[in-house]
Amino acid sequence: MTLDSRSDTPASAPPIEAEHDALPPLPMNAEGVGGDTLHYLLNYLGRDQYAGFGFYRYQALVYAIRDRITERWRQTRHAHRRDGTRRAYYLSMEYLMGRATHNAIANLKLEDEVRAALMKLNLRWEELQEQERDAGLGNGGLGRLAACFLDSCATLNLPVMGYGIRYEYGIFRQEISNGYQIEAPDHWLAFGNPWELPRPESTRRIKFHGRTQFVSNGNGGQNARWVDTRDVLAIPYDLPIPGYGNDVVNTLRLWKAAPTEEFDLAEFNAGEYAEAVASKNDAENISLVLYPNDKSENGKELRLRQQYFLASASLQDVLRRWIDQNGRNFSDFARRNCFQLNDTHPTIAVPELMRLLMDENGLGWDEAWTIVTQTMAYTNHTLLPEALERWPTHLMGNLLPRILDIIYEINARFMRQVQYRWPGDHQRHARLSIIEDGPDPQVRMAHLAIVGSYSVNGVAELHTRLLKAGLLKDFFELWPQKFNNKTNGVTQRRWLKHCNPKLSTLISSTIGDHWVTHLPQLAQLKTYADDPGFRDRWMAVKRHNKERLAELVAADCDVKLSLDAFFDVQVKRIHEYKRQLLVILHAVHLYDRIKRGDVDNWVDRAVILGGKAAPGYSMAKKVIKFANAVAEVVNQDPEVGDRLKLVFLPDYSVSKMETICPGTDLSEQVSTAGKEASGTGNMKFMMNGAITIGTLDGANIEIREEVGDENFFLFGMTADEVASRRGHYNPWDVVNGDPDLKRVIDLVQGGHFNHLEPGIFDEVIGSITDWGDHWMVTADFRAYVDTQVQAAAAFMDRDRWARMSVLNAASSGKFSTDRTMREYNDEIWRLEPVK
Ligand code: 26Q
Repeated sequence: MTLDSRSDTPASAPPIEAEHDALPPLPMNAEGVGGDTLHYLLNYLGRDQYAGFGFYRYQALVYAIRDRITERWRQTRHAHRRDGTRRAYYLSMEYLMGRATHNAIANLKLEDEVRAALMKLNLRWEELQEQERDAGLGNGGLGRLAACFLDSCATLNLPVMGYGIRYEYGIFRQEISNGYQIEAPDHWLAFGNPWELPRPESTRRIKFHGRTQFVSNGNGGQNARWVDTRDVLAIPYDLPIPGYGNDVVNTLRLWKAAPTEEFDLAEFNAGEYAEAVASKNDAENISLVLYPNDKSENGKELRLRQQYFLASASLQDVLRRWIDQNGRNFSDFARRNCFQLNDTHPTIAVPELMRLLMDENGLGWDEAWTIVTQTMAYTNHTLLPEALERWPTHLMGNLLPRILDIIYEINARFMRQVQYRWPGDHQRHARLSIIEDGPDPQVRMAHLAIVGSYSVNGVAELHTRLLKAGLLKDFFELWPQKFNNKTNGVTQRRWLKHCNPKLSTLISSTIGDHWVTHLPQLAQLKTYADDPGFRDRWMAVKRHNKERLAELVAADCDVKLSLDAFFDVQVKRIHEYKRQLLVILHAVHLYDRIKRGDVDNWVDRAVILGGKAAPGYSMAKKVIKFANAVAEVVNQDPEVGDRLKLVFLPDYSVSKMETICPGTDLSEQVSTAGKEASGTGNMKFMMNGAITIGTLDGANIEIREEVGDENFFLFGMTADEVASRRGHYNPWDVVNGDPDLKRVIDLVQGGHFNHLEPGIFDEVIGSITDWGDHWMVTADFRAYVDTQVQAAAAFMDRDRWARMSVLNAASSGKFSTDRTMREYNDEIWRLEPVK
């Protein structure tokens, strides 16, 4: 059986599946779950309760739950096939899933039963849960957004399938040594992943290298063939994505790379046995490791291999199912399928779909292009021009020669359109071209994505507005109808119900539990903001959650936080535009105030920072060292005591955020205005009753609109002010004009936090002074400090703070991915919810 003729979707269900549908469903009670867990532990895994290795007990429970999921998974698949329904495919290089088990149990509404079952077996759920490694297959916001989207699509009955890469190593683990970040490999699959189901029967073949050959098709035309390729296999591993309480289970299909059989033969017969075995790595390397979001990693060939691997495997998978069910008739394809590109990372899918339709299925250019431009939709996640993806044509021509041919042809036809619209405007032509000319010509992936898509969206209102007015202005003028906004969200199932059970119980006992699937219902809490009894209960829950967060900090940082302190938190990837420096310099300012005795009306504060720096981003790594150095001095100083603590929480992750956001009082969202596309951490904090201190950037603007100005600590320049002031002030004038800032800079420059390592912070301070303060830290410092004074005063007024906290959670209804997904569906995908 050859791969290409292999079919894995028979038109009618084989009898065995039909029989299974007739089987009685598995019992959804403690006896059933407990019995099955024991069965898997004893019989399948061959262990018992006394096995020293807790992973077995966790594994056994997962199998018991998974059985109940797979029943529903099969039924969902059958429903999709029966209805021949239109489907959307989410293509993403990243899925930051975190842990799956609690989510699966909660979405099956089996929490009480599982607890009871485990109790009988003398097992504790909390301990089992700690056995699960986070699936950290993403860098940050973009990857977590993909995970939240899948949860909401399943919950809304939307037939959406995710495609990604099954990286052996997820985002690196961050260790802190002498204050410096050390990266360690995240071998999350070391003990296996009981949630994944390999589907080797659906293996796809991916081409690399080789050349294009043109052969005449007998009708006077030519057909292109991509020949002499070195192929790699893509093996799918499926993860179930259960909807909340609706018996729907969607699929996330992750591809693993493997060498082909021919590859084995050719190489082995050459006689170099050991070399042949070793060179299998070339194929396997493709799915080995997630790339960190890192400028120094730009242009790495392995990354382009990964991107093409994902795009080609996923499109072949969709086309194979299509052909199995419809034959090679593609007239209805665009009506029944669409692809959402998560940033430009999977954009190579545009020329790849052209290739598959033309070269492998005999369609003509126009027919194929119509299908592509009616099925592809592109989401942009960045406003930083330097972050736009480009690939050198020489690299692409070597790795994907046929794909580069097609890109050139797409561009040639596109440029004819541009020439027609703006005859003779050569500068504009050069700006719009998919190929950036020069000594080392580049393929601009965002341009390819826009030209190939029927929809282009930003992820918050300001972001979309700035895209239209700036970064993508020429394209907006050409195709205004393609542009739309889809403000991000987060799933309240994970980011409120699961991570904050005490608050969830309080909310549900007050307004019912409809909010779990209809987040705007939280607005009913607004009337309780003035109810003293309710506020007391609300603040008691917050205190409990601060205790949990303090335990995490004690375990990870060995620093004891006072629960009465103001928990002031910034966790996210470390980047200059996110301005962690502002938060650290503020801590230095507070320290300086304590040391000079300026402590009237003092509010004790615990500043908690966390986040990973890209391994090659040296300034970001210096910022981590700076935070740790300041923390070291502040936390040791008896004169400071509980007035101020500063900690850097190592190895920030999805699971850690589940403890962090419920215990936070103040959410730091302080990016330079106009730079953060949306932010989603801001939404998680708000939902859990934290109040934001932030700039008018990304989704902060919409958060403030929802909660009202009086319940949001706004500071800093606007995006317009940033654009007009940048480069027009001397940072030293700002420093010298502000005695507080001057003292802070002097303290740092004087080496107060780095006696043993002189000079190490010169670059950090230089970046905001001598070198022009690109991210405008000095320019916003005064406003930030003054706003922090107001925040602290509000915190001291317990009633006022409780009221603001309730109102923040109550106003977070807009920021559910359920709303976001409805908007994608209503305006881009147009799928029918499945019955
Ligand atoms: C690029 C080249 C080579 C290797 C990696 C990358 C790479 C990887 C990941 C580039 C970017 C990313 C991730 C970007 C990201 O997370 N963006 C964030 O997306 C969120 C969801 O829309 C927004 O809320 C954030 O504002 C945005 O920063």
